[in-house]
This record gives sequence, C-alpha cells and structure tokens, in this order.
Amino acid sequence: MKFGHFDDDAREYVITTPKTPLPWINYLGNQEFFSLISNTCGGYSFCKDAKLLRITRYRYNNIPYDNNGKYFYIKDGNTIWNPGWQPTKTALDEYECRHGLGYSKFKGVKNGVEANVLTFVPMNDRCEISRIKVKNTTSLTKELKLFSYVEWCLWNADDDERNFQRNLSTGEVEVIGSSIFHKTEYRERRNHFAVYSVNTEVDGFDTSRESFLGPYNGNDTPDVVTEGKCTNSVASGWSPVAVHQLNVTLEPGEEKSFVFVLGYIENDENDKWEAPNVIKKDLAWEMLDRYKTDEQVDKAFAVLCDYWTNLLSKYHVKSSNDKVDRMVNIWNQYQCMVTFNMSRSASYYESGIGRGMGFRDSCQDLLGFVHLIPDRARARIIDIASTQFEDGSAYHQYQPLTKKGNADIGSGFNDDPLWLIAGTSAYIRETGDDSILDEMVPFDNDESKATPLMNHLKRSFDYIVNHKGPHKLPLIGRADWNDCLNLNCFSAHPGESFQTFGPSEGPVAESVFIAGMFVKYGEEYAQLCDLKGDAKEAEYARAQVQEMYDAVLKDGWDGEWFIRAYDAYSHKVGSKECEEGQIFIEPQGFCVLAGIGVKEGLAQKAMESVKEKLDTKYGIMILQPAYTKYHLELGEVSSYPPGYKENAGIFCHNNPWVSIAETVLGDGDRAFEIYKKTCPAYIEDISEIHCTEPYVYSQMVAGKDAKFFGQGKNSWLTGTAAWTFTDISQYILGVYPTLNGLQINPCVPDGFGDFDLDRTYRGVNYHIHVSNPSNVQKGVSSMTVDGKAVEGNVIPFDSSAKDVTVNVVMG
Ligand code: BGC
Ligand code: IFM
Repeated sequence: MKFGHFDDDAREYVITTPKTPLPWINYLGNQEFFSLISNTCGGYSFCKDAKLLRITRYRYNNIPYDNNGKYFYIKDGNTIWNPGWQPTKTALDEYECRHGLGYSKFKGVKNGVEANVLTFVPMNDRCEISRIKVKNTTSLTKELKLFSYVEWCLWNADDDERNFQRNLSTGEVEVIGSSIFHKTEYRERRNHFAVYSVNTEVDGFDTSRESFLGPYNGNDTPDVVTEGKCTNSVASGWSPVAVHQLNVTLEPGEEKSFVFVLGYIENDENDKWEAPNVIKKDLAWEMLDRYKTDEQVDKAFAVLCDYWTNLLSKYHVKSSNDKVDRMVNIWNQYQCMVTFNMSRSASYYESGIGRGMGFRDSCQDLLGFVHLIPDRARARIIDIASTQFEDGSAYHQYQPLTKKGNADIGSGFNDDPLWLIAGTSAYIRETGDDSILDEMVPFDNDESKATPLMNHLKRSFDYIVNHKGPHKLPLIGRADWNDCLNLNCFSAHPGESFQTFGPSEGPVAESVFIAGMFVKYGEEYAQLCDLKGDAKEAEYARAQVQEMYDAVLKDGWDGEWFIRAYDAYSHKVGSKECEEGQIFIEPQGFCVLAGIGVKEGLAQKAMESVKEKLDTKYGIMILQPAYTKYHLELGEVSSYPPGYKENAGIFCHNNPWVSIAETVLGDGDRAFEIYKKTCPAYIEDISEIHCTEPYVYSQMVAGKDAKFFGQGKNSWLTGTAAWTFTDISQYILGVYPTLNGLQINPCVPDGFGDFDLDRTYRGVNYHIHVSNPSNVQKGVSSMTVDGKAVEGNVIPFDSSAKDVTVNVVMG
C-alpha cells in the first residue's frame, strides 16, 4: 500500500494522508541552521549542533509518537484545524505534504479555507522561513484567527530534558512588536539568542506555555486558540513559547500571505554593551529584513532550488528504468547530503543528544558526497583526521560544535583507522587534489602534534599491521563495523581463560572483516604512496596486504564462506562449527569486493552461500541462524531478539557490499536484484509493511526471524545512503573515479538497455553514452572519447576540456 507518490519533475515525494505508518520526515538546511520536519509539521530546529544549540523543543517517544513541532492553528468559527493535521487532528477536506530538496510544503483545506505552507532554510542564513498563504474559496467573507506556535528549547537539549530544578527558572523572553525573542541564558554567555517573527502587525502574542495551552491541556487543545484570543503573556521561567495571533479577514476568493521567520543570532560574546541581558537586536532586524516580502521569499527559495539543481547535475543518469533514475538523480544523493550534514546525530531515531559525528560513519559518508561538495568534503576529512590518536586509533565519535573527540565513548573500534584511508582516497580519486595529503593535521586536536595527513593514513595502515592476533588477522578491539559484536567479553566460558596476545594487547579476538577492509584500503593506500612518489612505502604496503590476503585464505575461510571472527578464546565466530550465527554478511561482502578468493574460486562460493543462507525477499540478513540466547562471549549482538538489528536483521548498509561483490564477479543480474530489494523506490508499494519513508533508506529492516519481518527502522542517518550510491553509481552503472580519470565498467542486469550519464568530474562535464548491443552484463568492448578510440576503459583526464563526449560499447 502507498501513502503518496513520487513527483520526479518537482523532485518531491507527495504524501497524501497525514496518517503515515510512522512520521515521514524531511531535513531543512545545508550549512548551519537545520530543521527536521515531519509530514504533520512535527520536528525541531538547531544551529550547528543538535545537542548544544537546540532552538526548539521536541518530545521523544511521545504519545502521539510525533509530538511538538512548528504549528499553525486556524480558528474558523468553532472549527480549529492545522494545515499539517497535527496537533488538533481535525479531519481535513484535503491534505497534502510535499517533501522536496531542503523544503517541505503543506496544503490543508477545511470548510472552504485553503492553507498552503512553504517551509525552508535559506542558503547562507541561520533561519527557517515558513510562509503561510490562506485563501477563502467560499462565496462568504471569512473571519479567521491564525496562531503560530513554537516551543523554545533551553539550548542544551540534554540539559533541557533533565535539569528541571534549574531549567524551570531560567527561561527569558522579550517581545518587540511582532518579534518574540528567546534569550534564556543570555545574561551569562551573551553570545546567542533566537527570534520568531512575522512580517505583519500582530493581534496578540503569548510566550508562556501555560498561558497558551492552559494548565491541563496538550498542544492539541490550547485554551488561547479555543478562546480565539492571546493573553499577551511574557514568560518568566517555566517553558517559554512563541505564539503570534493574526486576525485575518478574507473576502470571497481572497488570499493573504504571511512570512514567519525563526532565526538564530550569534554575536561576539566579548562585545561590551550597555547592560547585561540586552540582546543585539540589530542583528535580528537585519536578518528579518531579508525576508519581509513574498518576493524576497520567492527569491531565496529559487536560490535554494538552483543550489540543488546544480548539485545534482554532477551525476545524472537517464536509463530505461525510472526507479533507478529517481533514486540516483534525486533521493539517494539527497540522503547522502543529509548524512554529510547530520552524520548520526539528529533524526527521529537519533535523539541529537547521544551521538555526534561518527569517525567511521562520517568517513563512509564521504563516499556518497565527495563528488557533490568536494571543498566541504576536504574540510570534513581534516576535521575527522584531527581526532585521530598518534598510534593511528581514533575517537569513535566527535561533537560537531567543538570538533573534539568524545571521551565518554573513547576509542578501540579497530576498523575506524581504515575508514580514514577509504574517505581520503575517495576524495583524491574524485578531485585529483593530492595536496590534501600534505595538509598539517593534529593528533587528538593538539596542534603541537600536527603532521601531514599522509602520516595519518600511514598510522591508520600501521595500526592494523601492529595489532594482529594469533592467526595474523586484525585484532577487533571493542568491535569493528558491527558495533555489537563485542568479542572481548570475558567469563563466558567458566574454567577456560581467554587468550592473550603480547603483554599489552589484552585478549585476542580477531576480525576477518577488518582483514577484508585492509586488503581493499591497503591497496588504495599503496596507490596514494605511488602518487606521492614513495615507491618504498607502496611496496611495503602491498607486501602487508598480501600477507593479510594469505591469512584470510588460511584461517578466515570456512569451506563455503568466510569466517566472521575469532573470539577472545580463539573460537570461531560465523562458522559452520557454531551452534548459532554460522554465517555473517560482512566478511562475505567485503572480502569479495576486495578481491579476496576471486581467482581461487572461493568468492563465488561465498556469494552462493549468502544467497542460500542469508537472502530474503526484503534483503540480505546480517547473520544466520539468529542468536536465540544471549552469548556472553559475543556481547551486544545476541542481546537483540532474533531478527532485529545486528542479530539477524537486514542491515541495509552492508547489502550493497554484496551487490558490489557480485559486480566484481560480473553477475549483473544478482547485483541488481540485491540493489532492488532494499531500494526505497522499489519498495514504495509495501509502505504499510516497510513503514519508514519510501524515499530514503533505513538502517535496518527486520529479518525473517522477527515478528515484523520487512519493517524498517532508523531511517535517514545511515551509511546505507553512501554505500548504495557507491554501488549503483560506481559499480552497477559503473562510473568509477580512479586516481587518473573516470573508469567506465558497468555491470548491469539482463535487458537493462542503453543509458546516458552526465558526470561532472574535476570541473569537466562528461556526457557518457553506454550502449549494450549484445546485452552482456559486464565488459567494455570499445570506447571513444570525443570521437577518438581509446585503449582500455579509463577516460584520460584532460583538465583543459570542458565538455567531453564518451561513447562506450559493452560487449
Ligand atoms: C546499537 C547499534 C549501534 C551502536 C552505535 C548500539 O547500542 O545497538 O545498533 O550501531 O549502539 O553506537
Ligand atoms: O557500523 C555501525 C554504525 O557505525 C552505526 N550503526 C550500526 C552499524 C553496525 O553496527
């Protein structure tokens, strides 16, 4: 069942009922000011950091699920309704929500009044604009009362949720005309405040939540709206809100437009000014002046739309497959940009106060957006590398505002270092900018320890070389990509002591997955060494990679598939010898995509085992059989009920690894079949089962052992976005950036047909036509560049070219 449809021309998903199975959200903002907004106008805003600079308040895990947002109430006689349906939930005559790229539109119609809300964050500004147009479609005059409503968050969202003994006494506001200022804590830190304003005179306001709602009401029945009259309350402590009242008279057919601006203003805290607690209103007036008229709003909106058009033009495909085109050209790239902005901090499943930027997460995200915003990708790489430790290990997460490693979580996830090589290599392959390798980058944010980025990569590489276990496989540490596979837990086998490795290494749990990563990214590291003219280091790296390759074949192969790991007792994990959890997806996907076992014929076998043991109609499960009991020696993985999350859920993130692995083996049918199973556009029809947004990927879909098989959870902020985009754009459609130029090597399903691709790469626009006269799945028989035949399938890079036409014939 569907709850809406795609509008590809408008680049929107159109939701036609407010009663979606879960809130279906969108993200506004590209730089510093961000908002989450659901299809019923729920959500919240923050500047730069969802934890430390939260502007409006949200209530997690609430009843109803999606509660608190930026609402407009319309009182028309005795009928009170919201254009986005919530919170009054008054039945609407018409409802539509259009989530677009960086904006959302809502249309609500009730009793002949049509309200259209457009909401977006303009480029280069720290504010959100909500323009509401109200139209009278009846033949009688309408006397309406329009109320706005936001609830302020007292900045630090973590504290806001917990520290009531303080919070209930700190709230401060100031009202000047139509502008409601939120200045809580300003008297102390004097560096930021917020404002909510409307571009017309108001007929009243409220800033105290109690006065607006009434002491016993929720936001579905505010007293003020019921009465039709604001109380002009000025909050002092408790919970400040911002409510404007506009009395709107509409003649038959008449429409009126109002522009509301929610702004965040930062000023220099060292400024000396007249008196404490006098906010720098001038800065606010300047901002509000930029969005006073419809024309200004239209213009700012056009700038935003152009920004996206330009961004998405960098990779654009026209194939015979609408769903592929829609995902590649719009939604998958859009989600990649959202993961760039948010990492794993703020979604409807990430509270914004728990996790900031993940080291591994943000490095992987780079794979999906380096082509879109290379400059910002560059800065991101430096930020991430600056949190690395001297021995090559890394803080697992850092806070976006401070960019400092998060000491509470610490380090010890032994896959982290290699992801830095993955992200940096992707950036250089995309941009050709190897100067980044010479950038001086600190360790642990300590400038006195700055060293060229290339050294960071070496530390990453050597960290693995220096941390191997008894099978010469990488030590797993606290966990690898699979956060929940915590193999260095003890006391699981009474009477048997865990194995140690060297005096300081602790237990010996090893990861075959990290070994696969090392083979893949070790070679990419060697290529970067070659690029820098360091043949000796390249040779050393390749020798280490070969050793690892051999170690995987020797002790990482189980007969039909790759073993997952060795636990702290040196027992196999993910082996046919295990009672449960006999096969895991990660080493199958990653070892094969790294090329391990291809020439030995093992890779093919591993892929067959995946198909036979892990595949389902909704995607490939992470492991099988699911753990039915808790295994102390495995850690969190077995704490989940069977079928959920890391215990046999379908982790969408590593499905593309298997799909890519299939392209390495040349099986376009299977690669595409895997791609389709988790692809939002392909599963839109089962939205009632899948439940999460049909335009973006979710981290996890419940596996076959789960009660709700096929149900998605944790949408938006997942490495799935970057990896599926890598899969479809670089391996299936096959435009892969090498250090020397674009390589064209598609691997497509039977009958996929010809396709055209526009790809902007290092400032050159490539127009690539791929034809497939013999309907093969893989292989390029000839290629011409601007009419001239070239050897091989890499387009020689010529920086003086502007537009280049490439004809590729598969065969
Ligand atoms: C969750 C994992 C998640 C990890 C990240 C765990 O508690 O179960 O799914 O990846 O935390 O911090
Ligand atoms: O790899 C992790 C990721 O960093 C966070 N989400 C879950 C994944 C698997 O555990």
